[in-house]
Amino acid sequence: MMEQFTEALPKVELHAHLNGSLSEETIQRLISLDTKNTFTSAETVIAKGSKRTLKDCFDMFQIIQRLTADAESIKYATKAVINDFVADHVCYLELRSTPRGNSATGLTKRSYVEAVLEGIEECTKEHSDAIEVRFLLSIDRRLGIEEAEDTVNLAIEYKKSSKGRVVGVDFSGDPNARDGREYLEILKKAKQSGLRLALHMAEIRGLQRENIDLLSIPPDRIGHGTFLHEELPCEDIVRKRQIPLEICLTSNVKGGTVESFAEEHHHMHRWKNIGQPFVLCTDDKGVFSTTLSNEYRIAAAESGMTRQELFDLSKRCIDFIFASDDVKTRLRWKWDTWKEQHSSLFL
Ligand code: 6MZ
Repeated sequence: MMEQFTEALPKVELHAHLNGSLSEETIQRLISLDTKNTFTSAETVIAKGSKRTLKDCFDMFQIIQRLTADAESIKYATKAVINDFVADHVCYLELRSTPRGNSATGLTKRSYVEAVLEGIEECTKEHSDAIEVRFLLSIDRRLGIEEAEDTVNLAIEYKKSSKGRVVGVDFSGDPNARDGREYLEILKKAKQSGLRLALHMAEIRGLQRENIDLLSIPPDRIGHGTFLHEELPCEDIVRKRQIPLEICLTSNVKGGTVESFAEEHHHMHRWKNIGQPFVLCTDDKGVFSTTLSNEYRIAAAESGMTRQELFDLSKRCIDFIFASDDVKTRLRWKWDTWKEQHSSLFL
């Protein structure tokens, strides 16, 4: 069965927002740990088959963020999410999250970053053979340039002091909020400082002007890029520079920006048909109630990819990770060894 194959397949996850990735069990655990919180249950998952609007999703993130408002819960959430990915045979993970302070709990953006890094450190010690984890600091475009500057400065600092764990910056948040061009200079500064850039682009229609400017930086990977192919100059740049797209099938459909997974609706097919590099990702596996295995299964069902093609797709993701060439070599060896040991699955 394809389901068993995609589950067993070693995978790379490059687009996972920490707070959107918390499972229902983790949310329940955080609720039970926090005696001061005002809710006993939280609606934070979009059930199978249902759809919402992007606005509903952003409301959900704000609910979840109330549950990760101190260093202890952030560390707990980080470890829980990594454990979930290990269980789904993800061997390399780039986790992203927006550092935020909270005066009531004494949380600062710095202690937020430290808590995520501690979670990563403890968890990967436990699973050192199973997974490698890196961290991208997220800029939430809703919050304005000063917050973004703080985040980039922290990222620059932790790139040097986190033993290679902090590798880049993510630009995300509600695409309806503000003009992405406000962030151009600070994103350029991040890039010039050696940080890698994963930028959400064209998640909704009508962002042509910021898209062209953001592409001029250029980003190392593009998050979603849902409507980029509708803008000719953008498509040309993305193709010429061979910038990989992070494709999040379930997120797009449940979040209501794309009607279905089918070729006439979902942009994955178009990029695949022209040979553009892309990686399959979960985005927010908790909110969208999915797994990376499930995303591979959907991609196969919708595009007719064979097991060999799915293996090649998951191995190709290694080319686009932000970690060093040594890590890439190690991962490629892991993929090849897995294939040798599972050759019967390909017959
Ligand atoms: C844009 C998204 C997103 O950072 O608190 N985020 N930004 N588009 C999406 N598509 C659905 N999904 C998540 O995780 C939650 C934050 O990630 C971003 C939003 O800024 C959201 O508040 P962290 O760990």
